[in-house]
Amino acid sequence: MADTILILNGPNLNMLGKRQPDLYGDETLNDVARLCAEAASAFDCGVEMRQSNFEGQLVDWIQDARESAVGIVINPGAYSHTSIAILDALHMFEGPVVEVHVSNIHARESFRHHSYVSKRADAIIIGCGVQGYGFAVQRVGALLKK
Ligand code: CA2
Repeated sequence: MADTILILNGPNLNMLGKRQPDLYGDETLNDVARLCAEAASAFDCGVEMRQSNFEGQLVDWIQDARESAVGIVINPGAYSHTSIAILDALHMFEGPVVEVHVSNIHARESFRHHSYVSKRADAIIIGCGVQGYGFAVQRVGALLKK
C-alpha cells in the first residue's frame, strides 16, 4: 500500500468555497483533496483528507498518524493561534509537518500573526490560496527524500 500523507484541516475549513471567496477562494475542500492527491502521486504517496471543528479530534488524528502516515500537512485554522494541545501532539509525530494558511495571516488582524503550530512545522506556506496545499505536499515529498 502507498505511504499516506495526512491532510488535516481545523475549524470552519469545511466552508471553503462556500463563503468569503474574496478571502479564501472558490475551491472546496474536495477540490483541495484532489489537488493534494495529484501532488502526492508524483512521489508515489496517497493522501487522507480530514477536517474537524473540534480540537480534541484533531489531537486524536495527529496521535493516530504516528502509525498511519509518513507526513502531515496541517491547516489548523483558528487553532493555530490558540492550541498548545495541537502543538504538543505534533511534537510526538516524527515525520515532516508542513503548516498551510490559505490567507496571508500577516496581512490580517494581529491575533492571527502568531501560530503555535509554526514552532513544530518544518515549513510554512502562507497566502498562496488553496494552491498552498499542493506546495505543502510537494515539500513533504522533498523532506521524505522520495
Ligand atoms: O488562512 C487560513 O487558512 C486560516 O487558517 C483560516 C482560518 C483562520 O482562523 C486563520 O487565522 C487563517 C479560518 C478558516 C475559516 O475558513 C473559512 C473558509 C471559507 C469560508 C469561511 C470560513
